[in-house]
Amino acid sequence: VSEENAASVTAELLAGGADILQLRAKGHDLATIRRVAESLIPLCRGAGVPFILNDHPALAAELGADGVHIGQDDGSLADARALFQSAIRNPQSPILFGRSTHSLDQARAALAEGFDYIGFGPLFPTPTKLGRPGIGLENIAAMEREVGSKIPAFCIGGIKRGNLAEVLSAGARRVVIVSDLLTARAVKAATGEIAAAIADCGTRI
Ligand code: TZP
Ligand code: MG
Repeated sequence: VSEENAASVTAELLAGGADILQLRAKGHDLATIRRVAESLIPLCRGAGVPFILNDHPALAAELGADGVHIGQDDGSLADARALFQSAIRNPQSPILFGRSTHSLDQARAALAEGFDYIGFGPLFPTPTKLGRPGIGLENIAAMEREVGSKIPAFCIGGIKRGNLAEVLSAGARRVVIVSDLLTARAVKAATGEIAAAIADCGTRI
């Protein structure tokens, strides 16, 4: 999604029922990320949807983001918190700290460290995260039992409308979907389809 389209695509995601949004502007400079974030935050606020910034705790603080997401190689939760605190405008505002995890052990470790939520994957190899093998579906149920019952856990990586049923049957309760939504011909309708499948699965559990 180009910078020009970011707001309109976000509006469609929100209209379709996306209930959390992360800006993951890999490879873009901070000025661009700030500009795009400033255009998306009011849309998220309007929809009552948390806005999470990937990778930049200090910028997340300056922007008043609802959360910041860091990877395995991005340091400890304490480091991210310190960076966030050093830049915060309103010390009262609560913030979510999320961690990418690529195994059951990493998911357990993120919970133990005190993260507010995790990503778990990539389930399938995906061009959106080149170079990372898929971890498959077999640990989802254990991860949900041990970690997802305590903090929100988002399965991610290669999830599409076409394999969502399989992912939900394996025990996933929350999913992140990037390319299948951002390349959909009708983003709002595609998001609605996914939201409905998850809601339907929830009522069957
Ligand atoms: N982390 C693990 S997989 C992934 C990230 C950021 C990319 C997910 O994108 P897609 O296009 O839904 O596979
Ligand atoms: Mg990162």
